[in-house]
Amino acid sequence: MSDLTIRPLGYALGAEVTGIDLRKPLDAALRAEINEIWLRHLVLVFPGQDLSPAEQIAFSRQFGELDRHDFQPRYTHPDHREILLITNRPIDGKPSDTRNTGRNWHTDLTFTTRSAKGALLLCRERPPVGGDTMFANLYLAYETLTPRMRSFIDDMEAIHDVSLVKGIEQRDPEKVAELKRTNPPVAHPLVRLHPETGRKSLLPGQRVRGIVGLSEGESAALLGFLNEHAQSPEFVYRHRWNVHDLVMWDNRCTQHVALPDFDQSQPRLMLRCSLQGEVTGRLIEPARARIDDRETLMQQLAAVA
Ligand SMILES: O=C(O)CCC(=O)C(=O)O
Ligand SMILES: [Fe+2]
Repeated sequence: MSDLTIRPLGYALGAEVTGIDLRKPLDAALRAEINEIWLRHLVLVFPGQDLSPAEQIAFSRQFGELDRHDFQPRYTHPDHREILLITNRPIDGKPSDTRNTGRNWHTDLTFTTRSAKGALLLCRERPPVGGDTMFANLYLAYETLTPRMRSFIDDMEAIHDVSLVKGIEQRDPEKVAELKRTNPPVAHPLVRLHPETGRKSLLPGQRVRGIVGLSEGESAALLGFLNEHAQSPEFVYRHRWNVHDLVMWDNRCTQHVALPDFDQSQPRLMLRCSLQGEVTGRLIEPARARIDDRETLMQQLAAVA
C-alpha cells in the first residue's frame, strides 16, 4: 500500500490527495492507484506540488499522450510545447489571449472532434481573493434525469461551436478568424460513455449551439433545461486555488468554468498539460451546422394557408 491520503472535498466530486511527491517517478502500482482514485473522484487536488515544467510534463504523461496546444502556440511555455500558459500577465508585451480562458461552462476542446481526455493545471500565481474554478459531475447530471428523459436524449447529438467560447471577441481578431476557420461546428453525442468506467454522462455546456434534428426553439428549450440542470450546485465542487496546487480533472465526465471573480490587475498564472482524447465527434457540413429550422417552415406554411 502507498502513503496516499484521500480527503473528499465535495459531495459530487473532488478529492485532495496528499502523501505523495509528484516530482518522483511513479511505479506502475502507484499510477494505477491514482488513476483509480481519479475515476472515483473525477477531480484530484494535489496541494504543495512545486513542480518544474519538466516535472509537470513527466507526471502528466503517466495518464496519456500530451497535447501540443496547436490552437494557441503563442501561449505555450517557451521551452515546452506541452505546457499552456493560462494567464492575465501580458505575453510579448501584448494582453494574453488566455486571460479569459474557460469563462463559460465547458468541457475542454469539444469544438474539435477529439475533446480532451483530461487536464492537469498547476497554480503558479493567484490573486489574493477569487479566480476560483468550478467543476461539475456530469455522470450525476445524467443519472438524476428521469428514465423517460434519459431515453429521449440518449441518441441525440449536440453541435459544439468555437464561436460560443465566452470572450472570444476580445482576442486577437486574426487568431480568432483562424480558429473559426479551422474549427467548423462539430457534433458530439449528448450522452457519452466513459471509456474506462463504462458509465454514461451528459455532455452539455455553453458552447453548444443546438441539437441535431431539432428546431431552434426545441433546441433552446432542451439545452436551457439540461444546462441549468447540469450546473446545479449539488453537482458542483468549487476550487479555491493555492499556489502549487496541481488539479487534475477527468474531462470525459465533467465540465468546468473559470470564474472572473477577481481583480484583473492582480496576476494569475496557471500552467496546463492537456491529455489527448479519443475521437468522439464528427464534422458536420456547413449547411447542416444550422439547426433544421422547422419552426420557420411551419410559420411560412401557416402564412400561406
Ligand atoms: O484557469 C482556470 O482555472 C481553468 C481554465 C480552463 O478552462 C482550462 O484550463 O481548461
Ligand atoms: Fe477548460
